[in-house]
Amino acid sequence: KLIVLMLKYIQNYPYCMDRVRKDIENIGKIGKDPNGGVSRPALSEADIEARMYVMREMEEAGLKVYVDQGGNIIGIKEGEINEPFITTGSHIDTVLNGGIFDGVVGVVGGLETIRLINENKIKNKFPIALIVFTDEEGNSFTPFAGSKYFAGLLKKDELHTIEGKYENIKFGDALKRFFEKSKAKVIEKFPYSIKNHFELHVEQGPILEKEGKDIGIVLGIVGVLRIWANLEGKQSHAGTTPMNMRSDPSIPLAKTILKVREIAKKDIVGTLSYINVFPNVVNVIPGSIKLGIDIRSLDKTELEELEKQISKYIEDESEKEKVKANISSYIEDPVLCAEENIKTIEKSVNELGYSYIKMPSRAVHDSQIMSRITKIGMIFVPSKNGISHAPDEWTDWNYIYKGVNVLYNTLKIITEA
Ligand code: HGY
Ligand code: MN
Ligand code: MN
Ligand code: MN
Repeated sequence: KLIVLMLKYIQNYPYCMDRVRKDIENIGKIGKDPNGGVSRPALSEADIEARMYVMREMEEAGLKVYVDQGGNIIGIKEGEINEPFITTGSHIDTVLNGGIFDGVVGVVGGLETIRLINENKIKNKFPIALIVFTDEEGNSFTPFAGSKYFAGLLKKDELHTIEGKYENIKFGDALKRFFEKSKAKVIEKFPYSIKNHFELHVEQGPILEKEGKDIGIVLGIVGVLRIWANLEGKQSHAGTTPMNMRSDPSIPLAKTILKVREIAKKDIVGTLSYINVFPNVVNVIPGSIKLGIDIRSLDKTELEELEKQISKYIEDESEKEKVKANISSYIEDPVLCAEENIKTIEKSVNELGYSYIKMPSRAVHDSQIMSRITKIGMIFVPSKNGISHAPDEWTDWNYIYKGVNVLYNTLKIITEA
């Protein structure tokens, strides 16, 4: 019985699981917060240190490593033909006080896939590129900065002049700092065509755990609506200013918080997640408040309607309080994964004998942007208690290994010569 169990174990993990765990743990130590969690905003000192770790590992795995003007790290393994490429990858920047798995699993998983291809002497027909995208979370500059540059949606000049939110530094200057420190080989832009793109990621929600499945095959990625509003009131004394002589931006803020809660329903989630109050002291009526809203749906028209509805609501409620509202917003469209890639991943999972479901992604990912230039596919592994973007984000190692195996097998199926 013991031998059967051991055989099963070996069969399930036919490669070096220690390397994957070691890489995730090592990267997870970089940018650690004193009370738990990790803060590694893009191109910060911590992010640069993590980038250098990954670049070293990429080179050790025999990849030719380049960095483009979007700060994306690109590790290339040549194939029997020059083009098109198969690409895989994710991000290693984190939200402020995030977890160690979000993004990192896709990068380390891609790295391990390359090592396994090498060790098992797989001859890949198509060249493979492992990509680490810049600022996926947008906590430093702008969401998807790297993948948008990669896909041609953000021009170099536009990107390089974006002002930092985390540090008072322009993207271009932060990038220079990274180039100088890493001595990376800089290219302008990835010049090759891409046949398929795959991303391994933790689910970040509770579905796989609830269903008791090893793997999620992603059908499509949710769309996101972001609304930012600057509410300008009249700063004044909290004790002496009569109630009828106030322009207090906290009133439209409070109403908007509840409005967002009200419009969220079964398939829409909404959060007023950013509040910045000036001057934020207890005996002063706030002079201004900046708020940020995050709303998600699989239905684009729903997001477009909500964009209008909520913007108008903020304007109306501000006007009632003699508060001026400056509103900006954007929508990242929901996208579908390519049928062809869903099938390849399904074949890969079936060959390995893992359990799976097909499901939508309710977090956004670099693959969303990559869908503009190639066919995308995503592989999910379960998140413990569905927690992510928090210090207690966790995925059991055996699921990580299964996810990496699925990515490896998928790339093998698609490119083995
Ligand atoms: O916000 C998101 O869904 C992603 O984790 N950046
Ligand atoms: Mn994230
Ligand atoms: Mn992520
Ligand atoms: Mn006083």
